[in-house]
Amino acid sequence: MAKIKTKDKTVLRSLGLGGYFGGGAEGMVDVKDGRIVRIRPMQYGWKYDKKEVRQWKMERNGKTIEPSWKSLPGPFSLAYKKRVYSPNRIKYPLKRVDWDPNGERNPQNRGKSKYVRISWDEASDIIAKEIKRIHKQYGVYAILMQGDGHGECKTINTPHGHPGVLLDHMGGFTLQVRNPDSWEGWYWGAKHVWGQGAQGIMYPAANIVKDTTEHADMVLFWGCDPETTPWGFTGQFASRLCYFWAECGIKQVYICPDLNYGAAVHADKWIPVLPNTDAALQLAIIYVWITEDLYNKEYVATHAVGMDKVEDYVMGREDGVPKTPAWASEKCGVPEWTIKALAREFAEKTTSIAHYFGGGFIRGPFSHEPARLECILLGMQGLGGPGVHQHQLTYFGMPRAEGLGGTFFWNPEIEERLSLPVMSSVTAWQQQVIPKTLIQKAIELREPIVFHGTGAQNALVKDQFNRYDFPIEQEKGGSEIHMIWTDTPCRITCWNFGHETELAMRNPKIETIVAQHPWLENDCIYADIILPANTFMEVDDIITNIRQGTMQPNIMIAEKAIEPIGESKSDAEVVLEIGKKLGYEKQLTDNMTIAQLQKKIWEYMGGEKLVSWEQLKEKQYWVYNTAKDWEDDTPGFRNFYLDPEKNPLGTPTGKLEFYSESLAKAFPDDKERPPIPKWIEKSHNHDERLTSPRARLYPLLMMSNHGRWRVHAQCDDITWTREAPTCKILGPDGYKYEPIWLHTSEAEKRGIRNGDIIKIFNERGIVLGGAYITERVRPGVCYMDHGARHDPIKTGEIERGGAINTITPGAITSENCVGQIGGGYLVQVERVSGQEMDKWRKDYPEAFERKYDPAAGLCMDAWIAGGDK
Ligand SMILES: Nc1nc2c(c(=O)[nH]1)N[C@H]1C(S)=C(S)[C@@H](COP(=O)(O)OP(=O)(O)OC[C@H]3O[C@@H](n4cnc5c(=O)[nH]c(N)nc54)[C@H](O)[C@@H]3O)O[C@H]1N2
Ligand SMILES: Nc1nc2c(c(=O)[nH]1)N[C@H]1C(S)=C(S)[C@@H](COP(=O)(O)OP(=O)(O)OC[C@H]3O[C@@H](n4cnc5c(=O)[nH]c(N)nc54)[C@H](O)[C@@H]3O)O[C@H]1N2
Ligand SMILES: [Mo]
Repeated sequence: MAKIKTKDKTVLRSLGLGGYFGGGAEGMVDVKDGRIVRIRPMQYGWKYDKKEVRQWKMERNGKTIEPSWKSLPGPFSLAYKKRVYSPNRIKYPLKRVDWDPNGERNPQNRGKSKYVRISWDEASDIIAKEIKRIHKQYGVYAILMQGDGHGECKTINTPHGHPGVLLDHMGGFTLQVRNPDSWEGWYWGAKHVWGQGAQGIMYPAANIVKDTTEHADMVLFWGCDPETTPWGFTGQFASRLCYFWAECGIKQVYICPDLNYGAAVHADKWIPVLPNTDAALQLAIIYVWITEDLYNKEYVATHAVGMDKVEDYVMGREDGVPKTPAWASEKCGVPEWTIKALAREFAEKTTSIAHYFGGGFIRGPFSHEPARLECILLGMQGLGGPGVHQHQLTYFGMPRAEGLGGTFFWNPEIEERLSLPVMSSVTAWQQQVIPKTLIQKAIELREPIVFHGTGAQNALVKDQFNRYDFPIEQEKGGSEIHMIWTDTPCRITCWNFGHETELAMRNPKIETIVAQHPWLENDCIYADIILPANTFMEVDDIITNIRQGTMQPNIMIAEKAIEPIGESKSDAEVVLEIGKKLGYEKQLTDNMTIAQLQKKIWEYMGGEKLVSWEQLKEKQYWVYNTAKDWEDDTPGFRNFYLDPEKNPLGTPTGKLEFYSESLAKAFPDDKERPPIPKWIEKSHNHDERLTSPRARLYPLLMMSNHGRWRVHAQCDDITWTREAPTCKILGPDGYKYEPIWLHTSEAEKRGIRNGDIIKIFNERGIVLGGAYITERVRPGVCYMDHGARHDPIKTGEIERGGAINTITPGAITSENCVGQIGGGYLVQVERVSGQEMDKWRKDYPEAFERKYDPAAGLCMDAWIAGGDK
């Protein structure tokens, strides 16, 4: 293809990696001679005068905070050109060498055999024929579409869901429904206590940042790292806010197993709790409040139901075990006196709780229990009153912008009218669905699957009481899965029990796997056909940086920065190539150009009332004014706090339901999620406590946070960040291992030294990593970030790249909750001896021969037969 010589230019991008919504991490991209030379924070004043834009202000004790006039993207955002030009980019369509659609398919070699280059024409031909064949042979639901997840901020070319648009036109597909991942506990637990909020977090959350700033004396950062996870989506404003809160005298207490990056710089006190034992700590706080008369009884009497039952349980009247600080201390590892001091200070001071989304305790086994207990704690201290809120720190609760009424975010109506897969799990809903946590089981299908609630992130609470079956009845077209089309090929490294997923993808029932992705990584290596998608630098788009957590909501026209790399195409164009072969070109394009789509999106957002399309085009962006009356928005649950009768919550009783009658009725035998939240020691699903006999073999509790240097599976190949010692550890064999944090005492016990190659293991397999020995993590814990790039030594058993999710529990959150587990399970850690490594080298030579660049990791050619030519 002839390259058009591009002019040097500066274009705008939203650099957060949450998906199509942007906000907070905007950047300016400088392009010279058709290449990206640098990415820098966005200067909002590039084409507007600061005086033209109305800004908010918050005050406390004579100190003031205002939004900054430039964006605050995280480090990987500024280094993203390294991801765009990664040696790991897929440059052309590929076919697995030993997969022949007209002959042997060799499913047993997925993850092992290499690929050959084919043309776009051949690739799209094969796929079109396979779709037709599968449809004819088994029906439309035999194709599973995996098209959800985070990714680059794009609206028209959203990172996910395009294959679903085509398949929907062709009669449907099996929809992988994304479980609530970020908010499992809130979704399956808190939602039953306060009854509202799509994801189960406290909602509405209007103006709570201002209210906490003005009224709170203390904020508990409970499973929260404001110096890390805001980077992924909303930039670094949360960091500034925490510094400001310290200046105004707001005490900051961190409750987390590690002295995370936020704790390291902001904590007045660090309470190192053992992973997934928060429920014990919370119950003991309630115990102290009851016995020392330290809670708001009047509020509880008028605003909540079920306190009597909670009290019976906490005091031991129900089960003979009082949930005293001594009882809790043994489970959660926090000394009794610290629990008492925390309980007393929490009651005495006006206290809010901050999360970014909730951390490990909201993604562990039975995570609905600590989530519900948090609602009870806040309820007992007058939730909704001045300075008493639950925060998803600066993700929600920031000042309202003017003219930003109906947001583009999760607006199914808009998505439908545009036929864009903006949020694929909302558009193109299907008759046959399967939660993402159950994919392996759905593939193997040893027995029909029954589940309650799809877990769809915007579903109402009542969905949790609906029964679903997989597959659906044959008369309705129900079918097993025989083909997979994924544009989100990171299930192994981001979801439950990756090793099991690897093996499921080798099931001969799965005749064809198609992956479309910009980078050859993770699940891609199990695909039969791989299609090269391009990045947001290579397309024209429009970005709506309007998410509530944004400091300076804005809209930007994202002009293409560079030409597509190799033969890559946008995700929409990839699907169009196949659609053309099937006669669906018109349906896929709506006969609209990208320029027309940009304008249409702007119109749908009511943009014309704010600024003309011509001005937007000319200046490339528009910064919203803060609404004149933003301070009038009542903070959080304030109306409910003031008058619960007039402002009931969305629960059946309209009150905070400490006891849930609905759960009691619907699931009378559920011991994992009883009607009041409890400490669940173990169940048939999970036996992951240090008190378990299993802990003799696996005596450490696993914690896996969100990568500081990645957003999940994204950015593991960025050379600049990979130099940081907390990003990768260079092993003696020249391979860069994912760090495993261990307390000095745990390392000593095992004869492990800093930088050693070590292995984490349990019954589900082995993951290698590099030892990072530190007192920033408490004893009893093994910590590795999730999302490192999958690099199998032995598929289904031994992982070298550090994809820790290969060994997370396969079981869902609890019997009636199809959530996922990220941490809080048992493992052991040992040094990998030279002998063991030599044996692996001998037994699995191909795993050690893959082309590897220590700076960026595995290269695309590692998987090309004969190398990239
Ligand atoms: N152990 C553990 N596991 C966890 C968690 C945890 O705390 N601990 N957290 C969970 C949570 S909250 C989440 S949200 C999930 C992560 O959830 P995911 O959304 O699955 O993760 P990402 O890696 O951000 O993005 C998905 C994929 O999209 C790709 N992608 C990005 N842009 C594009 C594009 O334009 N086109 C295409 N085709 N692909 C693109 C990325 O490369 C990546 O492979 O992980 C969960 N897993
Ligand atoms: N840099 C970066 N930013 C991201 C992401 C990313 O991958 N990288 N992912 C994005 C996404 S999809 C999401 S959902 C959010 C997630 O945002 P969070 O849910 O806030 O992130 P986590 O890293 O899971 O957890 C935060 C902190 O919880 C603590 N923690 C871990 N386990 C436990 C426990 O059992 N108990 C207690 N009390 N504390 C615990 C750890 O100190 C950890 O640092 O971040 C978003 N932003
Ligand atoms: Mo998430």
